[in-house]
Amino acid sequence: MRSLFLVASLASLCFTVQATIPAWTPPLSTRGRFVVDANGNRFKLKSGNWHGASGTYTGSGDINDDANHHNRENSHTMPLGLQYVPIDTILNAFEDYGINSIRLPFSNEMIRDTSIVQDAWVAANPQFKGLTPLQVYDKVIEALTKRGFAVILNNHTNKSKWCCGVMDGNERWNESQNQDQWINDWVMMVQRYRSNLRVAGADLYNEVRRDLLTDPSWGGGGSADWYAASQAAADRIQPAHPDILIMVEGINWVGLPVDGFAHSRPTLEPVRFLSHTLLNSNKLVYSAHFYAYTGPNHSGATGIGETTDPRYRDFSKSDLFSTYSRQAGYVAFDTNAHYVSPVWMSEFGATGRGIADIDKNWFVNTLEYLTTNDLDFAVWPLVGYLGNGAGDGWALFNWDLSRNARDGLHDGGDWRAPSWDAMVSSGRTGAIPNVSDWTMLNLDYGDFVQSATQRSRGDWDSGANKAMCPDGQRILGLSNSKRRGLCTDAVFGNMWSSDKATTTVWTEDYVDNDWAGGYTKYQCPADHYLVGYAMRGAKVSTIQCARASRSLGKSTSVTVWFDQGNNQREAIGGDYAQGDYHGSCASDEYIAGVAFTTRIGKQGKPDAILCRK
Ligand SMILES: *[C@@H]1O[C@H](CO)[C@@H](O)[C@H](O)[C@H]1NC(C)=O
Ligand SMILES: *[C@@H]1O[C@H](CO)[C@@H](O)[C@H](O)[C@H]1NC(C)=O
Ligand SMILES: *[C@@H]1O[C@H](CO)[C@@H](O)[C@H](O)[C@H]1NC(C)=O
Ligand SMILES: *[C@@H]1O[C@H](CO)[C@@H](O)[C@H](O)[C@H]1NC(C)=O
Ligand SMILES: CC(=O)N[C@H]1CO[C@H](CO)[C@@H](O)[C@@H]1O
Repeated sequence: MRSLFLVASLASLCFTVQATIPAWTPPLSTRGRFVVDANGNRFKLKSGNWHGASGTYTGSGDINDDANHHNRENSHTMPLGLQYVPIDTILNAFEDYGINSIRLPFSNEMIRDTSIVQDAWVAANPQFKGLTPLQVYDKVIEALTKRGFAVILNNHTNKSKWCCGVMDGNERWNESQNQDQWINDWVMMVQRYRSNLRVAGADLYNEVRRDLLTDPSWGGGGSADWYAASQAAADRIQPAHPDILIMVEGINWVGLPVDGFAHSRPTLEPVRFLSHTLLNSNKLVYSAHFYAYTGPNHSGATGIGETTDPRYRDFSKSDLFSTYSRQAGYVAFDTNAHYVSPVWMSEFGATGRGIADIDKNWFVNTLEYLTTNDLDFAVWPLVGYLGNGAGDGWALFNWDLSRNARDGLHDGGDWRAPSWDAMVSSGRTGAIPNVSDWTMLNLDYGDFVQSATQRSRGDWDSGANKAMCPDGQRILGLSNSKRRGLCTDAVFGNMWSSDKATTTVWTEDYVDNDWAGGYTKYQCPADHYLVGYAMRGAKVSTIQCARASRSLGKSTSVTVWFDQGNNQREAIGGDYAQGDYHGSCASDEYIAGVAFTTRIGKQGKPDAILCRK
């Protein structure tokens, strides 16, 4: 038995000469700008997009005719390639490319498709015969995660069609159905894979963009508000699957792409002033897409929709770098800001053959940007077809249908290989130290109780709008008029008592000295600190205080006024209340009270906080 086993394992070794994925332990979460595994070790998302399950049909003519699919690559609504290449051959190549995670797009049509795939469509993978496209998707996930890949589910399209035009019916999460259905579908999808923790991410929606009439917004309110919709989805997904990463992509396009009209690619720019706060806050990853032919104000179109704005490929290297940093990179770079999160450039790509120098330069520079800044990434796409060496060549893994052979990144003649190989072999590895968490509170949409504990307990101030930090964090700053707040666990870590006791304060009963003369002072009881607030209109209604697991200092006691201007005891937190006065304590302090007044001309807004340590 023993020697037989040895022979067998040696034999299998001979077929697995490619690099394997370094061991990691799920689930994944975030530490500041880094994704880490369960042991706190860096898990850089070195990903590729394995497209196909979102559809490749270009929308007209016979769907079964390959000619009517993007680049003649008919995926039959499964990850591309299964028709011609055994899945292990594909996964071996992914490992060879240094990839450890897969962005796996799907369409809703695919999820609901009950027809059985034709045998010919999975000819190279007969084990998939007799399955529906969703069952094939399941099997592909099983094969990927068995090998150690992390999988990020990506809601790419509704209809199984090549993405992303104007008026393709896929522009927004709520095209052709309401937001609730979109969220329900997500809850269903994450529950489907919950037992497999290597299914590590839910990428909520692909390239949110303008449809014919309506621009999506980031915080603009109403049913086209992508910030609010993605926050609402995360709030429902996390209770169903607390371990999964939530990927939120910036807005991909707003405005009319006509010279003289406002138009832009906001990407992650609005995150600077409005970021997501998840119940389990170490699960948020932001993403954005960049291609050579698009630009910060260029739709990427030629002819109709083409403007005189520069495309990314037109920028000098230094301008390209500063543009990327302004549109996306800063989210990862700005430590101690409310928005700091990993940034995953989840689509970019170019053909590896016959290409203009300007596009080549863009690609090489983009990879250099990702490499030097150690950002997470997902190239588009991983798999594609060639015929006699010809084809679009964008994929890293090209399968030449005429020769029935691989012709990809490492098979010679692909100019992208040096940049790619340098990128995948770079980046920080090993243990990532704990960092402080920073998040923001807003009452822009009504209640924003981001404490899972408090949510399970229900209302503490019926009829008021309530905000509360995620469990383990405390409030460190407040704004004057916009009802915004800043939360952190800086310096103290989680200091909530084990019974998670809170006290709601609506009187001056606990005031221990007159730290804001003439003002109403709501103060926490001794050894309690501010974690939440409730407002009625602009007026402070109650404050929510958490009991500390230890006694809290009061040797330093400072009143910070922010009714006349910003007042920060330390320059931290970022701008969580754009255009509004805000005040905050130093990172080694806690807020012991909030002062306001309803005298003439004042509306009971928070005007001062009591900082103690
Ligand atoms: C989706 O949002 C748009 C833009 O606000 C709105 O006009 C439309 O009615 C919404 N769709 C559905 C089905 O709710
Ligand atoms: C994906 O987005 C589409 C809108 O195009 C929506 O119909 C669907 O509910 C979403 N599905 C999931 C699982 O998120
Ligand atoms: C270009 O985009 C930026 C935001 O990235 C915006 O401020 C500016 O107004 C846009 N320019 C035009 C011509 O629309
Ligand atoms: C890091 O943070 C985790 C979670 O908050 C905590 O359990 C752990 O003790 C911290 N480790 C160190 C070294 O501070
Ligand atoms: C599965 C799904 O969400 N399908 C929707 C896609 O969009 C069409 C309209 O374009 C709807 O009718 C479908 O219900």
